[in-house]
Amino acid sequence: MAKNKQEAVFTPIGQNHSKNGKFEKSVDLPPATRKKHTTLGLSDDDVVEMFRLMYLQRRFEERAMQMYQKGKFGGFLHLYIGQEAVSTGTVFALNDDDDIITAYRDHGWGLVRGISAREGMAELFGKATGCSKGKGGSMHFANTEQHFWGGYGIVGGHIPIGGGLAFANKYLDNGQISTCFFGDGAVDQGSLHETMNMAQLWKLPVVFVVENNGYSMGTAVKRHTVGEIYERAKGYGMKHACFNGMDALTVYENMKEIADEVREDSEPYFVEIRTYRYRGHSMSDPQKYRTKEELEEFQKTDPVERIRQYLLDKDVLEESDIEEIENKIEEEVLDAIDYAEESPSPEPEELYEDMFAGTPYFHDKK
Ligand SMILES: Cc1ncc(C[n+]2csc(CCOP(=O)(O)OP(=O)(O)O)c2C)c(N)n1
Repeated sequence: MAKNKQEAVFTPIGQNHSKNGKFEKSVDLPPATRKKHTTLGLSDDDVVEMFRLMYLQRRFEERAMQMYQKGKFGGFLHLYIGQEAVSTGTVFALNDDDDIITAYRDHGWGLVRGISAREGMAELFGKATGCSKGKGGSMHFANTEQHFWGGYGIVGGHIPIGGGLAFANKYLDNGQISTCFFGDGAVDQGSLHETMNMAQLWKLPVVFVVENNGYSMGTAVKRHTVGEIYERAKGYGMKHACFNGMDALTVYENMKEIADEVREDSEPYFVEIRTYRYRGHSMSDPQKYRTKEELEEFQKTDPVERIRQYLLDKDVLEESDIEEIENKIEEEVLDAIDYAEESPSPEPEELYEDMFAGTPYFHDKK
């Protein structure tokens, strides 16, 4: 009895999604739907821009990975590659002044919400010209002027801030909503549940979004949490949804409807978007916990490829137009690397600046 129990708990990592020797995916993708997007206000130019931004996120991170491997910067580097449809579909679905807050897998979010490739690369390099003045690095991209509030390293730590942004919007009655993104690894954190409780109680205009990418570090989602994630909302009487996150137009149409409803009713929503991360958790991950077949299976639904194919199929662009866009982005990213290399580091006396809102607390205390 005790022996069986132990075996059940300590199934070796790497075999966690292989039942009876059979291949089982770590996350099941709901079908992609794109029926309604034309009626929801996206023009062909918008879809071209979505493609451009998705390709930018992809190339930026591929180059960032190379720079990391060359030792141009240190610390952690968590890549968003594979998940770009989530950031892109969402940003297009929201109003420009709606708030977005996320965890540490944040480069894609920043790039699609107005951080330039130059500011992003300089931040990775720890340079004063970076989006967080070189003092945040990979996990702390932010662009508060465009309502992108970062970039947080503590799993679930930023979720109460997402609730607070929604509280401020409701209090100010400004018609803005807040969207709070986190990984499947955060779904059992107390901070999420405390915030969901208050949000439902106070009818806050917030969308809580789990980006379920199949893994929390090296642990498959089916091994670390019980039941369907989106059903967590039921305990709070909260509206909820679950949809495919490998197709930007599916993300767009779902997030648009949800955002409109949250804005209209001032009531929270809980969303599970199913997606997949292609790279390791961070750069030092040997990825022994998953099979090559699983990765290849998800790469068949690659979000950048899908939107590129959509534009070709609909005769919005020709191959040569796509190539031109891709070449321009490549140049933009290479230019960003030069810019980051040439930029100055922050001055030592700037170390304690930008730590607190409002009054310079630290200096007053001397
Ligand atoms: C409170 C806390 N516990 C543990 C960690 C260490 N940690 C960093 S990332 C991570 C996994 C989180 O996975 P998930 O939320 O699914 O996000 P993903 O990496 O898939 O984007 C853990 C446990 C942390 N940063 N914060």
